[in-house]
Amino acid sequence: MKRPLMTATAVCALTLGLAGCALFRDDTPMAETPPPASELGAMPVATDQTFAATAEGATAFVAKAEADLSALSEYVGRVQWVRATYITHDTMWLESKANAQYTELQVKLANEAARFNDVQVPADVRRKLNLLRQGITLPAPNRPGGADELAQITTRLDSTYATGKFDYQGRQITLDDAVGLIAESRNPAETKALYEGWRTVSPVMASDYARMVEIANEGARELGFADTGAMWRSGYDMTPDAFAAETDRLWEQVKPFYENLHCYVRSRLNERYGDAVQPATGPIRADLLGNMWSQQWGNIYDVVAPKTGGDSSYDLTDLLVQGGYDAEKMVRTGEGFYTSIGLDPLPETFWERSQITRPEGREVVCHASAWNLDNLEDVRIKMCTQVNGDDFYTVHHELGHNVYQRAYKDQPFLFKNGANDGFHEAIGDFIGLSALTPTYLNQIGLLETVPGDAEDIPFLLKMALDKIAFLPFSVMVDRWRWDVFSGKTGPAEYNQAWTANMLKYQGLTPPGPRPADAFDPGAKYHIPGNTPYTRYFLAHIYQFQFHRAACKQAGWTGPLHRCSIYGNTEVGQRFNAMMEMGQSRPWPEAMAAFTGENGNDASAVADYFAPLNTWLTEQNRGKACGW
Ligand code: X8Z
Ligand code: ZN
Repeated sequence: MKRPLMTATAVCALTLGLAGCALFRDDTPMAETPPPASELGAMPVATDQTFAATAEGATAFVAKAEADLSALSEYVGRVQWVRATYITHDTMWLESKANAQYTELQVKLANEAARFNDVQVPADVRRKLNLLRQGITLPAPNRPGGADELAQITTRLDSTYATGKFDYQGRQITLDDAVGLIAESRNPAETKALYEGWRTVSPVMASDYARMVEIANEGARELGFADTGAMWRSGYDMTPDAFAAETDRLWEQVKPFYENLHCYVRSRLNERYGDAVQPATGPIRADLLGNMWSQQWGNIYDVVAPKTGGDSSYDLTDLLVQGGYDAEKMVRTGEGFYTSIGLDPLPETFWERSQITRPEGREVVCHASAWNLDNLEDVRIKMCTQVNGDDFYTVHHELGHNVYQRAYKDQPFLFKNGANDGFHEAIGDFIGLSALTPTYLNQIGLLETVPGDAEDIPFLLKMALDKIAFLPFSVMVDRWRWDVFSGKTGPAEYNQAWTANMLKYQGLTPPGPRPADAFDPGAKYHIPGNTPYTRYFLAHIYQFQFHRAACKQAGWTGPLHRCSIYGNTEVGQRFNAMMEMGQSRPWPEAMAAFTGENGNDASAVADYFAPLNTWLTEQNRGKACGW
């Protein structure tokens, strides 16, 4: 993030909220309900001013809106940073108040923007007026107390997730502990206990979540949207319905490849664990995939590695450990990739102010995020970095957000954002595609020798376990949320609908029946954190479009998975030119500026993985795939 609840530097956790009592465990901070934000002006609230319904009036209105939002966003961002890195009764109280104030300002401006609906205005002013209306993640209704109640709920949800712990083998463990254990364990009784244990933190969230949906929908309808989901789908320079259809189209394009991967992985799990644990047909048991949400499966590469035709000669986690890497060295290495393509080094303040590892003795939000606190140069990451391959990728991902934020820092406030939110997520992932190549790992001294062609399939399989397995997960999360916001899925069906989506899109099933009070969606950060998720699906298409275009610019003629743009300043310059555009133009123009392509194109995913898809088809021959 962090631009509270809206556009610009928004990156990861979007809404934070306030504290509450009853729903917390004994050791969790509690707070009473604070007075309404409007009565507690920590920052001067924008003075009302009337602007003529003319082009000049609209231009002046937008300029004032940008100045007010910019000032308040810096204040709110700093309050959010303090809450996220030090969760206490007081920081939750403060954050909720600040968030409510920001939402009130956003809603007020969005309503006022409607005044210029029928006025002829310059194109950039029209774009900004639209962004004022569309750019709120959770709009509050324009009535006393609406923003406050919403803010209290969202902070409570986010903090409940961040401070969640459960009993495992006689001790209380955190999510980071559980994520590490489920990645390593090959014992189905253990993985089941970890899967189910983490999901005991979320049933308390269900009633808050339902209330939050009601309030946000009230707000969205006041702004003229069918519901909050339609509002989220309106941020892609097309109608909400067209966007939903576009994501369907893209998913259908990549689905056969996922089904191929699913089929292969299921059969290897069946060989490993036997019919009683993983049957040879039907869905895969979700806890066997090495990831708490079964969203990326690279951690079980050892279980599914090719039996013949060569294996991988290295494991990235081992290389990092053997190379004596610590968290800071991982981030410095990530920075080194960006500077190698000609981008500026991170400012000194990044190193002074970031949270790179989990601090001792206080509660923090560990889910990785990237922030720009002053909308200029005060960029930071907040992670609880561990020395492993997953976090090596995440470091590059987060730095990509910071690099983008700095590239568009000279844009007007309302254009300080990604071309769309999928672009924001794709920057670091695109760099990661080069940074994970054996060639690059060799160049930075992590890997002694670059493996030959025999390791192409093992390498691509590892990448597919993360990148292809992720696709249906990144579709199903917001399909669930869109149905919740539209009312198709009511509170009584929340969990059932989530499990049904896991089955429909991912072909997965939980390790056992879920309890009647389960609220499994709440055990995934972006649900209590209210971060829209379709952005990651788009990013998993865009990053391959960027990579294919960059490799072409670099004159690369070999297979795409072996291409690295490390050290290529010409590509860096062209990429930066796209990033500097921020959100000033419709996203297809940004896409065209760098790739020459005009839209979403899943063919780059197919190009990258083509040899693996052929190999998987061969492995699956004679098997009944699907679920
Ligand atoms: O949330 C993130 C980033 C922050 S924007 C760490 N990601 C998604 C997730 O963890 O679920 C990156 C990949 C998908
Ligand atoms: Zn991100």
